Amino acid sequence: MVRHGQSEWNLKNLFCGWYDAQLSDKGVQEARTAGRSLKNLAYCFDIAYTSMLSRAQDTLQLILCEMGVADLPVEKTWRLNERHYGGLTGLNKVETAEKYGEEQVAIWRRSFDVPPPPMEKDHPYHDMIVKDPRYANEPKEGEFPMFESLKMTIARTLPFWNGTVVPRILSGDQVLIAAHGNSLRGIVKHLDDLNEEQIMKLNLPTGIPFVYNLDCDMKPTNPGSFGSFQFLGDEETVRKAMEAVANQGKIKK
Ligand code: DG2
Repeated sequence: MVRHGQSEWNLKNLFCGWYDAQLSDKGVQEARTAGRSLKNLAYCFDIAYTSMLSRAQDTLQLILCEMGVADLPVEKTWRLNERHYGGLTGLNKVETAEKYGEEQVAIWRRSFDVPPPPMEKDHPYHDMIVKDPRYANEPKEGEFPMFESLKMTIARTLPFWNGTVVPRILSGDQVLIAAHGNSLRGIVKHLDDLNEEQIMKLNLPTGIPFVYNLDCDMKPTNPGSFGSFQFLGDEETVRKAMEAVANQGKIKK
């Protein structure tokens, strides 16, 4: 699995959610480096999954190109989209902390079941997202979120994981998933059976792939330093990148 490379909105430190931000130059480099690591370590995939958002799709394509397998089958689904950041979409994370307090921003970003405020109809990005042709068929009307907590994100991601990805893994396929900080945190919570407190502390860095080896009961078999998955990156770089993500909602002293 890999969180997409840095996006233009990660760079500007804006809540992004379902806004279709593009990769920044650094994000493109991160994706290429991720592809090279996977190639050098001789990873071979049978299928790849990604979200409906460009930053994840472009990351995946850059990885596959670097690996020399640009024609690998790819399935795209809204169920792997980033969690919908509702009314916070487009706001700067530090300015939001200055206005509402760091604690409130930490709750919005990392609590399990406290959702952000909804995206109202007059929100500057409402129509752009709701009327986007990529969502013409799915999600169905009653499923289209206007905000999501991590709990709500997991509730729409897991049916795809269980119904589509798990059968492929159990049939022996090697699977690559390029998605988002919070849709992937949901899968990690599920696979590692993390409780609400543990998952709050997990911040996934952009563009650094992490690997799960799963047994036939879909239980992880490889204990690593941050959980039972292993990052393809040196420990210090990964630690600093995770810390930087955690600090995005803190007021700079
Ligand atoms: C980020 C995650 O999503 O933000 O929506 O702002 O993974 O698509 O860049 P991503 C966003 P945090 O939950 O880390 O604030």
